[in-house]
Amino acid sequence: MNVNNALIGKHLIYTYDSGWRYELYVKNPTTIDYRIHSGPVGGRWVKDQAVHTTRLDSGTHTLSWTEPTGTSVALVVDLEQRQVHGAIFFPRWVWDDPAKTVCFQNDHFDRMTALRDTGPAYPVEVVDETARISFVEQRDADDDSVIDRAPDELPDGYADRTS
Ligand code: FER
Repeated sequence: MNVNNALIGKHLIYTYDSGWRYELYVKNPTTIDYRIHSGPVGGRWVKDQAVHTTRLDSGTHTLSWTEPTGTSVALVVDLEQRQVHGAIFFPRWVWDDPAKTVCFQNDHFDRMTALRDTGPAYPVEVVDETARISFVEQRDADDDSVIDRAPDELPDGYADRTS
């Protein structure tokens, strides 16, 4: 098993060069919660997404997963350089109409998988971007209070905090 300790419990806010801002909480080695603050799927939030994580010898971490929508994401997280690289593989239907996926996904799981199965899935849109981490804190593992409400229910300036 990989030594993943530095990643577990990490709560990050990062902004891609495109301006898309994401918030990620690594709940445990196989689970994340996240919120999307801006970008085409801004407003979307998800709890208990199953992920694969590893730590590379360089000290960077990877997270990879497939959403119920069919969107797949592969992240490289460099905590020392405060940098994230994301490769996001959007099915055609998500890329053409991203608003369809903007919700608290856990309450709409069946709708998301039905949309996924209707598609079209192809051609997949690959979005390959680097992000800067503007906020990082260490939380306990398995804390459901870190990400517990929609992005628009947060206090003003929440995602602008730096640390
Ligand atoms: C990320 C890039 C994309 C991320 C999540 C996604 C939590 C998910 C996108 C989607 O489901 O549409 O950095 O981090």
